[in-house]
Amino acid sequence: MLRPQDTATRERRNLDGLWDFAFDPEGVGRSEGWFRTSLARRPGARQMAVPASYNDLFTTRETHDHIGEVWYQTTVHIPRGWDGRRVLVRFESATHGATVWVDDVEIVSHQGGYLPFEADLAPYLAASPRTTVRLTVAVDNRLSFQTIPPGVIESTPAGPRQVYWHDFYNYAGIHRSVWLYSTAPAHLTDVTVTTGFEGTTGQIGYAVQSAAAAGLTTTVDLYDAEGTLVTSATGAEGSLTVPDVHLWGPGDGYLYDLHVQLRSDSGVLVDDYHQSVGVRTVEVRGTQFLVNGKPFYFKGFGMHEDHITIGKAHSNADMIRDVELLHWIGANSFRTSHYPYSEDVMDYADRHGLLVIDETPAVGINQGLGGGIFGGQGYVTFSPETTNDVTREVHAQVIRDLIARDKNHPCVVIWSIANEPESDTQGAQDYFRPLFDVAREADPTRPVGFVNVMLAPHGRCRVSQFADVSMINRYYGWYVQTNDLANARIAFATELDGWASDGKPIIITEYGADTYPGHHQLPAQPWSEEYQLDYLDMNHAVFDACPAVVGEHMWNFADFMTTAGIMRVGGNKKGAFTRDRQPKMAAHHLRARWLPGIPKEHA
Ligand code: GCB
Repeated sequence: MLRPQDTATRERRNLDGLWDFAFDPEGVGRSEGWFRTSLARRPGARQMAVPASYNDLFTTRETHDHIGEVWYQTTVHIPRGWDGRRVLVRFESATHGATVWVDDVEIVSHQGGYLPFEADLAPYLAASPRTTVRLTVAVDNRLSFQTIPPGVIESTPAGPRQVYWHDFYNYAGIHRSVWLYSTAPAHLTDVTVTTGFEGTTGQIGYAVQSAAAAGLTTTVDLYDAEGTLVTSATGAEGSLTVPDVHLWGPGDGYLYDLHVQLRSDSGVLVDDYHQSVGVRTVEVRGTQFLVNGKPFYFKGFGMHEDHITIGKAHSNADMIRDVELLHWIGANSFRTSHYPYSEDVMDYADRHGLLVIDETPAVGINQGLGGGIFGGQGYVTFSPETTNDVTREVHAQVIRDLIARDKNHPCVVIWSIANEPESDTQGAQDYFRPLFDVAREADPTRPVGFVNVMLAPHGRCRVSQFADVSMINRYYGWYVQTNDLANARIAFATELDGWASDGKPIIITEYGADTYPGHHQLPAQPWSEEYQLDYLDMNHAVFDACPAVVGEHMWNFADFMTTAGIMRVGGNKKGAFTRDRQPKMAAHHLRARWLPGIPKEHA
């Protein structure tokens, strides 16, 4: 699925703005047919920002913690010049499920909160020509054992309660842009690029797919970043040679522009699309992670799409601030914990030479987690009634969809198929083994891994055998050996020796300590800024002593919102930055370690 773009043959209209909006606490919107009439005239209707999470915009507990569907509606004008063309509506994300109606007709339903979906309105417009339509969307925040991520609705004496096993607030709504766009009936449907190089010569393999394009010819032109034509080719598949290639690499987001065109015999341009390409290689060799043949050390964070007021919505301004802070602190990479991020973020990471561990939304497939944090105990992780074969099929599709969306981004260097699932049981082994195959089949060019939880340490984990890279989250000195960094250090170093013996590169994908900004204590105690520094120093000493460690992603980039609970003070406070993106002492500390370069000899 190609992202909407303005080109010589394609046109798009952004539908973001204020939409009419209504909560549906009784769950009656469908049976009462709310899509059939003006939502604005319903009692209690309001306006809603698109994109935004709706949760933090109002002031009541009911609106913040609403469970079920909410309704969005807007009026869409179809440009007259689009007659006879495909007319698509595309949602970059609606969390977690969405059903879309055009006037009275349902046109698409989609489950999964962090990946795009679209529908073609042309058949409807052909049957019932009009220039203005009513677009209505029901967005559902409910999670079940058959959604990714999973959750369950429990009934309590006071009403339903949504339980889930991940440590971030279940923000919901239309979180990214909505587009109306148009292409010719004959159109490009997909482009895949793969890259390599030898010496100073780059190689770009390309494969183009199109629909209704019989008799049309595919051509590609490759331009460098200055807009100079490098080379051209004809045919839907092929390989391009790039003399004096400018490689894409850490800190150097150099992008070529592959201009893909569909032309008729007489040379008329029918469809065209611009695909940016970064020429680079990634490879796991022994315990090294190589980018363009050179050992790479990941410095950065697990992050969240989480901002004050807008929740999980994408905003370009917030993205720029976050990436500026990554540059300021000397980070070269991040993980899209714990779901696919906005495509704008991926584009921006490409341009900024930031390396990305790209993660699916499979977080919380673990009933062993979070006794005091999440509540909702008493389930078995893998069983016919909980995470089961249906869930695995949903999970497989999410992996395919993520790879289909992000495969051409040079920034993506590893696929993470899950965060901290149960991984020390036969059930886990059976569940995950085929999912690694799914990822490798969808993309044979990148390493595949998952993020291991502390409850399944080295020697007990039965899933890490399938991964190319060991990615582990560890909280020695925080959740265990709390306030005892001397013993934490010994325990962590001992476990790391085990992982190193597997002969794979190790990335510490999480290590962190909650820190209330401005809370100071000497001697250092948990929750103080001083303890966060001591905790980081202890961890860094352990990493530096283990040559197989090829990266450190501190948890978290910034404080973020979670469900309320006795372990969280206005959310998770493990950020190096506060939620409003100002540095804690830890940020300065990390900057001193990261800015001069790779902290130790890993080569
Ligand atoms: C983890 C999870 C992350 C949590 C973090 C914590 O292991 O992967 O989602 O936020 O721990 O702070 O407890």
